[in-house]
Amino acid sequence: MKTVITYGTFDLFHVGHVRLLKRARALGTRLCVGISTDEFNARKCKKAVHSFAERAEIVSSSQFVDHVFAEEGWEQKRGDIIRYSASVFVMGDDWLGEFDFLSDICQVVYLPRTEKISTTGIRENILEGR
Ligand code: C2G
Repeated sequence: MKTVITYGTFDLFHVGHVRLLKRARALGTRLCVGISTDEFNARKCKKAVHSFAERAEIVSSSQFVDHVFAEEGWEQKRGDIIRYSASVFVMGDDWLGEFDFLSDICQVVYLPRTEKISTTGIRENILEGR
């Protein structure tokens, strides 16, 4: 089994998230996803529309996701990679370079973000009635 691991808020689940998860899953045989808790989001200065429980339920419903768990802080990734025996760590390339420090214990892969879609953009469109 080749485990891939990734993390995110995954609020207002959209095709950019789907394509990230799909490509991440294709790099192994199991994908584990850390979902940012509401408390951690507050520390990321993010306020999600959907609660942690709802975001975890939505992401775990994806055909590309095998397991979801709570991401409660920045410092848990190394322990998670060891706990899940992950050999690949994946993030979108808006994080390029930010997690290279993990490359001593797993392959670190940054995937191109999906253009023209973001949770922030969706919220702005709704607020502006578009
Ligand atoms: N993403 C993407 N294309 C988009 C939007 C997002 O590929 N158009 C990717 C991001 O690069 C990230 C994942 O989808 O890898 C989840 O995005 P967010 O929910 O915005 O996650 P973020 O707030 O960046 O939290 O410790 C890491 C953090 O938890 C990441």
